Amino acid sequence: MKKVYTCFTTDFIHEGHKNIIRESQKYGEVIVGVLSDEAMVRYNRYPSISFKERMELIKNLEGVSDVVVQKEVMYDQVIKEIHPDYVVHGDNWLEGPMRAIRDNVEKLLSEYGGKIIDVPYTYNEDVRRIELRMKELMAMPEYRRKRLKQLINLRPIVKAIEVHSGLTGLIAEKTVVEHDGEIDQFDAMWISSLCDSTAKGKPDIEVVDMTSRYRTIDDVMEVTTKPIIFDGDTGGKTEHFVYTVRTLERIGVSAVIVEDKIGLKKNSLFGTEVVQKQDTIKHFCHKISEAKKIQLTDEFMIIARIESLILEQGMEDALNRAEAYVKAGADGIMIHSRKKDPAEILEFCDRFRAQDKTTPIVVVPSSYNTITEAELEKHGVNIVIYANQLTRSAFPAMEQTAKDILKYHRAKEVDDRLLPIKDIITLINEL
Ligand code: SPV
Ligand code: MG
Repeated sequence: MKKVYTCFTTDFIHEGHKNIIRESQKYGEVIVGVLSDEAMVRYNRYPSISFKERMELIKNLEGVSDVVVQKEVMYDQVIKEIHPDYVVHGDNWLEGPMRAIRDNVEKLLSEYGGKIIDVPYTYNEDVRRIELRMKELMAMPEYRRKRLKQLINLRPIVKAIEVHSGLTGLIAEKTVVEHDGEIDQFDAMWISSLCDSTAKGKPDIEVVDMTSRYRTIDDVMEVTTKPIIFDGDTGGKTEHFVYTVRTLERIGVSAVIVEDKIGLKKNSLFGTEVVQKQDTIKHFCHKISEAKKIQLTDEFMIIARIESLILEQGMEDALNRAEAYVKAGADGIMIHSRKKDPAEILEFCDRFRAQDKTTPIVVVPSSYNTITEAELEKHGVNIVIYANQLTRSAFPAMEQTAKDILKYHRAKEVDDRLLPIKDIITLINEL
């Protein structure tokens, strides 16, 4: 009997999956690969049931003779082990970034004469409804909130990108690339105070109030499922910060990052060029511990941001603060620097990791942007935040367009760098 392999990335079975199994049965005995949690999150397919439950679910389907674990998005390992005569998949992998997976399978099968069977993708009302439901479920607060902690355990490094609107949220949610035979996307979103303020034409000095910041979160949440890390600035007064934590946790935000500055906050990238004051260790620890008492779930994270390097207070001060903030209950440490050279960040990470093996480290490589994710990971970093690049890329593009329309007294000259009208009207999916 010939061996037929197909891989499932789902925890809801619909007609499309049943059809794949029926088609597979025509060629031989059907072995189904169940994608591991680690591989599923790379795909932004977040499992709503455990891996064991997924194995059970698929094992019990009619026509399935065996189930195996597929640990990676790419098929190298399973094909090596199973040596299937056929690999069956929906024909939706013929286009877009999933094509890279098909190319990988084709190459592996060609080495011994195996074949791919592309089955026409089933897209009926029922399938559409189930897929929509899966997505909607992931947007619910109880699913979204816990995802950041889960991702820290499942991903070598969690990658977050700045968002400040529904549109930038969609970019963070949907952008997938295929590069060097790997598929990649962002894991999480950062609601930057700088970019949220800038989008409103305001300076980054906590002048955009919390009600307005919550509106931004809501706009993003409406159209996305990925976890949110909220830039809480200084958190304001402790008595106010506890309310912020309560709200963020309730609506499904995964983490707030609160920085140890006090009084009128200015953006960290100004460093010592403007007057900025760092809080005392005692006062800031009190802010953290009071907020931790308010928290209701184990899932929400309060991450303490250390401004010692920004304010040139030295490495020892940064490390002392890190230790104190963790003792006060902080669930993670963000260390910031505005140097072009990543040396001080890496020194901090190495020394912090020597004394604390587990507390997550968050970094924001805006200035020291030559460092790669892999290097940061080697130094114990858990979350990397690309804090402002979407805003900074949009602004020059919009300004140039405005200038050119003024120059040419018409819009024709700018047209070839614009998103086609057809694409902009179909960019947003209707329910
Ligand atoms: C932000 O994005 O608002 C930040 C990071 O807080 S930074 O702008 O570098 O201070
Ligand atoms: Mg900020």
